[in-house]
Amino acid sequence: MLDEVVALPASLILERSGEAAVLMLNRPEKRNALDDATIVAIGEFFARPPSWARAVVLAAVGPHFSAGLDLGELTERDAVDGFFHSRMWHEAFARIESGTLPVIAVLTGAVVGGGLELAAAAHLRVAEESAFFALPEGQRGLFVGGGASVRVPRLVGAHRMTDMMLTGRVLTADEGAVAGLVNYRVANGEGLAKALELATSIAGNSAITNYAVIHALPRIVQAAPETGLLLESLMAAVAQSSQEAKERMNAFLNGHGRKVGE
Ligand code: 1HE
Repeated sequence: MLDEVVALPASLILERSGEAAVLMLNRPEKRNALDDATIVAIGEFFARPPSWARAVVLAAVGPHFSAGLDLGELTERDAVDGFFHSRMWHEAFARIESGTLPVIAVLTGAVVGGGLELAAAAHLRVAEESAFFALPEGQRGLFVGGGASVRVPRLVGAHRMTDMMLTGRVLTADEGAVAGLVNYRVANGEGLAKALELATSIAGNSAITNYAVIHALPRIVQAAPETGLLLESLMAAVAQSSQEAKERMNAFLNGHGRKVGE
């Protein structure tokens, strides 16, 4: 069942767990530093995820989620090459954020630089106690290039990202959770199980609801309020009219549906 997906480089591993595709960064000896081949392959995977998948768990082999950009590849690049390199990251991560499936990242150890940019493109973040967050670009004479300046302030506010970049501040898992980087903070070793539990629950939603949350909600948030409310009404009407919504509401009224919290 796994052979229908795009070919993956050795730096990525795909496993199946029920209806969840588990995509793992697999370069632990380099702390899952992200080289160009891995970025391109991540983009291709999310452009054409396996047909059986209803959600994706994005995790990592080894104690660190990702040390960010592979600094070994940061050789002499002129401004034009640098621009297109950054755009390549944007394209790949847009396919995560605006792809067809909800994506849950499991964060451990270093979630830094481009690793944090990758995590920020996921829809939910589960962080183990070991996770720490930083944007060391400021210390390396760089600037973020993988979408952090758009996605990280959305999660934590521009003021916190400014602090992380100007001072090199490292946030612990708990600080990341308070700041808004983390949806679920779990003990070490429990991240994957928590993410799979969430993926199973999400896979049980109707496809139109998941689509609305991933695609309509971010656009509504960015729209002018009146436009946002109009989009909300349109999306609500489409979801409500689906056969699945009718079946689910009838099931609840007949005592078969899940109660809130179940
Ligand atoms: C790497 C990288 C990397 C480790 N590129 N090779 N990111 C950073 O500035 C983070 C740099 N990394 C670190 O600060 C540390 O490695 C960690 C805190 C993540 C982990 O420390 P530790 O003690 O477990 O590992 P280590 O001994 O530092 O590294 C192990 C190996 O991984 C070592 O290689 P080795 O051949 O000597 O064994 C390191 O060189 C290698 N390694 N991190 C390449 N990042 C779209 S723009 C995004 C811009 C950015 O992401 S800038 C931030 C880059």
